[in-house]
Amino acid sequence: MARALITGITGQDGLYLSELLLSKGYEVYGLIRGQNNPKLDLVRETVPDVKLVTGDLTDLSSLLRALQVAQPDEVYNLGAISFVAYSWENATLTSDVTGKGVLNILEAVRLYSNDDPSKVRFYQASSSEMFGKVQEVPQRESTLLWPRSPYGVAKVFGHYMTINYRESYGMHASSGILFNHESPRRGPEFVTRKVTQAVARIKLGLQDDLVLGNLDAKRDWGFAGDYVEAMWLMLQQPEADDYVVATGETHSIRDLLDHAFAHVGIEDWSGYVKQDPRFMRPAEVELLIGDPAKAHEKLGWERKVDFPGLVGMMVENDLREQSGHAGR
Ligand code: NAP
Ligand code: G4F
Repeated sequence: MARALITGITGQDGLYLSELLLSKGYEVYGLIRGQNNPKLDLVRETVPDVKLVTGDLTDLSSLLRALQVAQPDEVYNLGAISFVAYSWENATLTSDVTGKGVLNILEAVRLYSNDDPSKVRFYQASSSEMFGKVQEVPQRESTLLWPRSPYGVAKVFGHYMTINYRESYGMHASSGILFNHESPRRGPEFVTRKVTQAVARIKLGLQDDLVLGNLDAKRDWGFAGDYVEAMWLMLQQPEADDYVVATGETHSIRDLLDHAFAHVGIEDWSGYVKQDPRFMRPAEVELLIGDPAKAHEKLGWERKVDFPGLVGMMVENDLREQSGHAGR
């Protein structure tokens, strides 16, 4: 039975990846942070077969201990401070977790493996946020990185450190440059979930309006359940490498609003949406659109859920969740 250790087990991707690996017969270990993590119950309810081990990406000795307990064939490093807006206000913490945390886990894997590069395969959750002020359209593996946030800069550090461990120690270390991926499990701080939750609440009469920042930014949005398959496929390849995972389509926040409101029968959302400078960023990533050709050709990866399907799935989920609040 193959064994995997996942950091970021309480997050959106950690849950989908756990389900995927358990369905493939893996023994799955999840790294859980803090002495009383509020998301512990969610993990226990959603993926009860995952074994939990405590640790923190900022604590190298805890990572070594987790590796000794899990004895994994594959390590998926999904843990990060992942909210871009938060990273300006918490730049040092973001650098420590999202950046230096990658070095800590790579080093822990190297020490645990006793410099035997065949012992553990490693996945790093890199991000399209690294492209920032994009230097090429669409963005591919070779596009120059120009990060625009402390989060993006930290991800660039982790990305190159992963490549460096592959080149220096022959480690099977792959980096997935994933474009935005969403789901009903997405945190409500991210724009897709903020929109779908608000649309459901407006439809149910629980909320009057929705306050957002920049409506013109464009993102290449896919479904998280599809993207974790690409992570797994990367670690099944004979050679480690870097891959862009994206849909190849881009949509603005306005398109997102069109689809989400139309799903509940509201064609003109202008009366419901307000803008507030509080939600504008010091530097914006205006346009992301990825070229997933390499992932298609080498991994045989294809996305299954398209943009209208994704928005519809999220709105339906929020209508179900929020209808419990209606009439209270
Ligand atoms: P998420 O839902 O925000 O989950 C982040 C996870 O990181 C949580 O489980 C969190 O655990 C954990 N974490 C935070 N600080 C930690 C620390 N010091 N030590 C160990 N774990 C820590 O993120 P996601 O959307 O699933 O994304 C997974 C990964 O992919 C992240 O690295 C993200 O940056 C990257 N990524 C995401 C996207 C996307 O569109 N979703 C795109 C590209 C890359 P707690 O519960 O303890 O806070
Ligand atoms: O949903 P977002 O917060 O996601 P963002 O910044 O693109 O980051 C996500 O995707 C990255 C991959 O490219 C990941 F690496 C990262 O961890 C995270 O998962 O914002 C998307 C866009 C931005 O342009 C933002 O300015 O939506 C715009 N936006 C407009 N109003 C808003 C809002 N974003 C948020 N969160 N909240 C708003 O009110």
